[in-house]
Amino acid sequence: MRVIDTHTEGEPTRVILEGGPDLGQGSVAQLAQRLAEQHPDFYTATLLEPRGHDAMVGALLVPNSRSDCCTGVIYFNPVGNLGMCGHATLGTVVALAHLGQLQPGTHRFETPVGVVEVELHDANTASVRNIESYRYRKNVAVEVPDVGNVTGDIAWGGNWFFLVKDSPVPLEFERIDDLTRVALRIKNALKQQGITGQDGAEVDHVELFGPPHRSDTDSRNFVLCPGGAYDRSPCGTGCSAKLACLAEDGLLKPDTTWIQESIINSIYTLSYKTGDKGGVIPTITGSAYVTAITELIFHAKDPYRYGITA
Ligand code: PYC
Repeated sequence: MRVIDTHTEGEPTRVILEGGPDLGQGSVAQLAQRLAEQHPDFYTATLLEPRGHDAMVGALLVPNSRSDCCTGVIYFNPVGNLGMCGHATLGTVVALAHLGQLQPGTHRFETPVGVVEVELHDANTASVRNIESYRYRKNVAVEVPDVGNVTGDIAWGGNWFFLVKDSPVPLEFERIDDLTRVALRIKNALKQQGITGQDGAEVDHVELFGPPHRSDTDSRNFVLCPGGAYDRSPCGTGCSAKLACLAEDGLLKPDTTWIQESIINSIYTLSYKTGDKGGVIPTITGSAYVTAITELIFHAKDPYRYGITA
């Protein structure tokens, strides 16, 4: 399998260029469902140790079914598919530019949750116009064992997020283990108490906010991803969910800049336009860098061919 690795504001992406599973024909949403049903080991084999690590996100390039797109892409993490992924979209466009397959300008990717538009500004900087994002429920209270009562908003940015305005743990890099533990408890409590996104969808990302550390940003966040790793970047789909909440609360006007800082001090520059269905169309700008071009080898006798999972 030929892959190219990048990081976007610190968060890694592995783009599968060749050798991925043949998923046949159909929309990217259908191909993503087929990937989950027919290739359950693909996720751990490509992303986890000994070939990767649990913070990695994958981008499987697949044929697009829509003629206005240049490629289809299925984003995934070690535990399954993502609907959309902001940092991986930025990583993918920078990777394809590095390989000479895309030039600066505007490109469209078909994802399982809709078409996203990417503007490549230069070799390392791009903006993603995400799918329409919206807040589903405001001020939802959840009783979290060993943490207490936590209140947050549930919003969609291409994945489902529970957004907590005032993090119960200070957003310090040194507190990442505590932040991870608390965010995981919140996620588990949401599930146990039947608190979901629209149509019963699991809220599988938790986003904790606090005051910025840098003088040039508006807010700092910590984002827990579904596999239990934290997002090193400010999380593109999480920022989209945040913009939907800010817009609905009247705290940010369309076309106004919001700068979101991550737990490792990296940033996304964000803005939005009003969507057709009452939500927002977010734009996320950030930088990505290529870190490796690799061939992954899966030896038939390798006991960790499918990754280290136990
Ligand atoms: O950037 O949207 C994102 C993302 C989702 C999970 C990890 N990164």
